[in-house]
Amino acid sequence: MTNQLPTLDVCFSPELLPLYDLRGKVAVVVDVLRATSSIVTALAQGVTHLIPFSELEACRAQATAGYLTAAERDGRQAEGVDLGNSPFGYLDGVVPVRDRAVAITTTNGTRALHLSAAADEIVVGAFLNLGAVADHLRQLQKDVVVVCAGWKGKFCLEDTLFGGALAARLQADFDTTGSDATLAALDLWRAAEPDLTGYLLKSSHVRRLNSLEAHKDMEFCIRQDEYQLVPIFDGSRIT
Ligand code: 3SL
Repeated sequence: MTNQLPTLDVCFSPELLPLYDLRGKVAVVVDVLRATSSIVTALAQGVTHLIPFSELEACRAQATAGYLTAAERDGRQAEGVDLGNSPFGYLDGVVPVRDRAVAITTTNGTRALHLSAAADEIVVGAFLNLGAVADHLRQLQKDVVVVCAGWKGKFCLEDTLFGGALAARLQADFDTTGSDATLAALDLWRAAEPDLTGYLLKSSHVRRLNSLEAHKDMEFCIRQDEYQLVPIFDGSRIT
């Protein structure tokens, strides 16, 4: 009798999610640049929990309930909120974040979290917590779908690279051969890994961030295993 391994699949864009059945599976939602990297950083800096919103107004309204508000649209901090979407917003001490709760909305990342609601568990993934997420998935032994947040429905390199990096870490414990998307993500990761910074410089989102002078965010967001935490979105809060 053969022991069947759980599968690891990669969904390149939230627009493709209707083609995936997330029931009974773990969704690892990733928006390397920058939503999930910022969420991981926020929790590592002592934020108690985050509530992700799809709509800007709903997020802003949480200020009256004592939440810090974090909002990004088209790469820029939205008007009338405490924080943008840079992980350094949680690190630089300008806005004290320890023991605060954060209401957050971003163009793609928070939307991808809500669109993954059918999964048994929704994990927030980033390069910053890659190893911790891999360990967690090894323990769960359930089928996994990496949900790439992409950019406005389109494929993006950095989230796909995370899918490849996660698949590479889990190759001994998961079936990473059954889906062309996972095979492509693995190949992309192997091609890019020797010079990840150089590779990502050509990506559309890094060019977009460059134009907003946020290049240091990219350097930070591609650091691997900076934090040992596995944020879970329970449909309401990320803790
Ligand atoms: O789209 C998103 O969710 C954001 O992460 C985009 S940005 O990196 O803040 O521009």
